[in-house]
Amino acid sequence: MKTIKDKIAKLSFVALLLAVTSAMFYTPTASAHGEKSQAAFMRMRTIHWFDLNWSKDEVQVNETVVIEGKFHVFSGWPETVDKPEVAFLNIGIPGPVFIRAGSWIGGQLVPRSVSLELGDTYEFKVLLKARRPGDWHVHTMMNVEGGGPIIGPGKWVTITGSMGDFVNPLTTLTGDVIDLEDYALDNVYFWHALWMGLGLAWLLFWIKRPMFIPRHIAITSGKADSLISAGDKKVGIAFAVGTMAIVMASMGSTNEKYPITTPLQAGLMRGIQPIDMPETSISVKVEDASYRVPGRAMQMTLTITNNGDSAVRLGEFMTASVRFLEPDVLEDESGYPDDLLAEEGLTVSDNSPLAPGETRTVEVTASDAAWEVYRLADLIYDPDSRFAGLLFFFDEDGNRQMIMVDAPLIPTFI
Ligand SMILES: [Cu+2]
Repeated sequence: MKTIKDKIAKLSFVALLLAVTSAMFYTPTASAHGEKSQAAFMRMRTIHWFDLNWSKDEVQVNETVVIEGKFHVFSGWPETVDKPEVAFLNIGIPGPVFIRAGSWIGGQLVPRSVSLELGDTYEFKVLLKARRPGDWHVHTMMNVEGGGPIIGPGKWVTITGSMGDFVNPLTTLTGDVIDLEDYALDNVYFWHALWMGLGLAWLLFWIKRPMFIPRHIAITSGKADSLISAGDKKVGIAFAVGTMAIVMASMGSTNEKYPITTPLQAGLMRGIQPIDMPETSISVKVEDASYRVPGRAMQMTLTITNNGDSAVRLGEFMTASVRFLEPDVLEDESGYPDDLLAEEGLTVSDNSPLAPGETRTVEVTASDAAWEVYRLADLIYDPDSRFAGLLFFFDEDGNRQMIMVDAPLIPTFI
């Protein structure tokens, strides 16, 4: 009986080990990293990222990638997300697989948080330097204080080479050239080890002799004084004086070695320049908008008026980073992420050129697997069934006009 029990115990132990090890080696590949699980209406009604461009999608360690583009801060910002009065232009990667060598909004370097205005459109650029080999899904993103992360589209970028080759050189204002990758690291190790060692030495000095019961007896029988000898007191003083001496001497020598130091630079940057968006000559009215549940598409009835002086056609509808293109009008050449690009996703009931002065009501369908994959269909679970997005119109010469649309989005059921 006992042997059977032992066997079962052994086998279940082996099974547990197998389960643990297989779990350790199981690394599912995710193609989106957080944004899918965020509320759909929030992704559609906060920041619209567009005109994105990635300079490369394969780099060597130490090489750089530039991500450029624009973002529009939607004026119908949801009330549950604080207004982007304190926002930070970040990059969504799994740790510093790249380092951010620079980031700019409106041509200004933005190492700190910035103030953004609702309704404005900004130009941004991020310079990344490759550090860790692998395939990385790189997102642009905006952190909004009191709101959370607002994640832009992500694109796969491959880094090749060896992380050991990574360097991060910097010339300080005192003229030293340092490598930030390991600068001052030896010093940190040394001082932590020294103080840890001193602490251990103090413990060791006392631990050498019996610790608890004999000392307890001595104290309860009124002989506490016999536990600390004159020699012990001297050692105690030596530790106390030695500690102060080391602190003072090393503080002095550090000030001597680094005579010029400044405090941490911090503080909100206001006055970030938005883009002067050209006046638009097209007006669009969303008569109604709906989406089928379950389904992979949304429909809009739009009344479009062309007040300009050249005929225009609708080329793109963009919402929550998903781009629905009308293939007769627009073809993407920026290498936009496949899973977010619906190359033939936009159908317009009548997309013949809309002449100047003309008004037309059309049925527009934006349809793609992305609607479901990126869980925009999950708007059905949201407490605010409204959408927002960008429409892009093009005239014969390829001039583009961007129009914001924003309306309730009503579900239809079978
Ligand atoms: Cu991702």
